[in-house]
Amino acid sequence: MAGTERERTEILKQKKQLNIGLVGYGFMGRTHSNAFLQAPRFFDLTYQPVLKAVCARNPERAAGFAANWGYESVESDWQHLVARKDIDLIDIASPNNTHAEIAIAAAKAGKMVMCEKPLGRTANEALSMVEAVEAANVSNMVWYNYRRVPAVVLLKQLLDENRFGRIFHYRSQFLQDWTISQDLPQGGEGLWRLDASVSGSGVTGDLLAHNIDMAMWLNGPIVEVSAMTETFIKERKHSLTGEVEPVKIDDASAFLCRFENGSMALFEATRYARGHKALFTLEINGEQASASWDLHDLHRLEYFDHRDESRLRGWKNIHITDGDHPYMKHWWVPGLQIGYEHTFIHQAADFLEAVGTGKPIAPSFRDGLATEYVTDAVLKSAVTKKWEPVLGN
Ligand code: SOE
Repeated sequence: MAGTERERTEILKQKKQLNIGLVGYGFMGRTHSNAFLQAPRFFDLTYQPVLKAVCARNPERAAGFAANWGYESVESDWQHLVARKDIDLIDIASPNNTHAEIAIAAAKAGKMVMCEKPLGRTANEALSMVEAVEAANVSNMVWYNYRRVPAVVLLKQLLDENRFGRIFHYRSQFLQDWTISQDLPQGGEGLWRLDASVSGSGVTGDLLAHNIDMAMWLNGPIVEVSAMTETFIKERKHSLTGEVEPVKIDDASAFLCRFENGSMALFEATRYARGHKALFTLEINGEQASASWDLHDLHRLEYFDHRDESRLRGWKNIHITDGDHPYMKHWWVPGLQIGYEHTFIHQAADFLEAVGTGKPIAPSFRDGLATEYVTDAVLKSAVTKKWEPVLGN
């Protein structure tokens, strides 16, 4: 065992180090930290990620987080983190209202930047972030992690191989139920997603952004939308002020849209679908084939091919665990599946591989901006009650 450890230390020494400064230690800080720790163990990467510093306002909790995940140091001011010479990459996992300022400063300091989704609270904010990373010419990526589910990547491969023919329909949902209680306050730790000044919007930016990012990756740009949103609970106590304040987020959001390829689509997200915790689904229907996927069963892809012999034609339920399935050769043996955290590990591995080889990185900040043009159009259409074009196309 000691020999193996020594060998590993030697191998690590030969790799180039990529020093990471993480901002935020909540749910996403944990998923990202885990991803950076696991990626080099399962993927052969030129760069060795080093957890150099974690930055958060509460120093005691930041120290506890650092000890648990193995960060070498702690900062309580992100500006200090960004100014540090020993940091190569700033990874933003703090609430949405902090993304733009940190990302822009990090880019100006010449750091690579990774940012949790959504990129900004609005397309304008996201645009300023794109301009900053592109002007500084620094590597950048948005954590739209569900693009890295092996079943979804397989679907992308099947689409790229043109197995579906002309695409007619796309439909996608993201259903949750965690904000139904009237007593749930808005704002503050864990609940900032309910405070529009921090989050930017409700389910449109938080959940539909995932559906839209994935849809445009699979099926191309969205050109126009017609939307409705609803805020079911109009007032909630604010955790920080203690006052009952109007709720300004959308609790539910649904839209119709048209893709550039002529297909039509239906999207829906809500936090009021009792019984559903994170039911992210998609279905795509083409002239020759259809496919569907569901996050609760993320290692399966349902696929129907009309070209199959008619006697045997039917929906295939493909268990995505074989070595020739995307990413799976890096994991266990056929039949043994992987889960949610692996989507982040894949994303970290792809980022480090791209930085090492110069391959393009996706989703880049510019890809993240494309999603924000759609979410902006959705929110606008819900107000105007008209079809709205998606800007930026
Ligand atoms: C909201 O509950 C949330 O945590 C989103 O913020 C994440 O992006 C999504 O992946 C799961 O749900």
